[in-house]
Amino acid sequence: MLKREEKEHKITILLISTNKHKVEEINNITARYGVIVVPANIRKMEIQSDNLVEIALMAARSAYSSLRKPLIVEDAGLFIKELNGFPGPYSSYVYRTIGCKGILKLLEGIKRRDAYFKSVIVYKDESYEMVFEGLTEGEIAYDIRGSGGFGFDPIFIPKGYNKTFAEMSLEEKNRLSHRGKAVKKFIEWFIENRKHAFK
Ligand code: ITT
Repeated sequence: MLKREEKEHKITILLISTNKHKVEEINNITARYGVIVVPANIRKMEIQSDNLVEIALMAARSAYSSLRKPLIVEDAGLFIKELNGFPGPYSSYVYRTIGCKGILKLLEGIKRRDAYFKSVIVYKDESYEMVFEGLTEGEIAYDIRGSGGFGFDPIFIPKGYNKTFAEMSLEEKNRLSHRGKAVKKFIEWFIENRKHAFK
């Protein structure tokens, strides 16, 4: 447990993202530890790769070389087993082009609907480059349900539940989600190993 005065001393870390939902989800966890992520006003470098870790690492290195301040990059994707992991690292493009409806169409008549969300966080400062991962298994719904969250949330049902992420509160999604898991790993490491450097 953190002491009150520790909570009040806020540490700021840059987040290389334009996705405001991510900022909200990440802060909902890190703020409890006295750490706030603030979107950086910089273009995120997105290399083309099948590997989320590689994509996030390259983006973090590129942003760090111009900003020279402690930062994180978070990259996530939805991997559908029947589609051999598609859209995976291409989730952003696929969401913008065919969206949730398009995914449901691709899975029309298909019973095997297991999928997982994966999140990769890269933290970088002058001494450390660290990678944290989170994964949540589930399945693709038969229709679009709920208005919360973002992206593919309305079609993803986490294992053991019958609601989509979009039918959950931000707190409930965070308790189960790929991002929530990766953020918890990151913040616990940060508090243990790096917090002292920010005093
Ligand atoms: P930044 O790269 O600027 O951080 P982005 O929205 O492009 O934002 P990602 O590349 O990490 O983020 O995510 C790719 C897509 O995957 C994203 O656009 C969503 O459609 C989907 N996605 C990621 N995380 C998700 C989540 O928690 N719930 C639903 N969809 C998600």
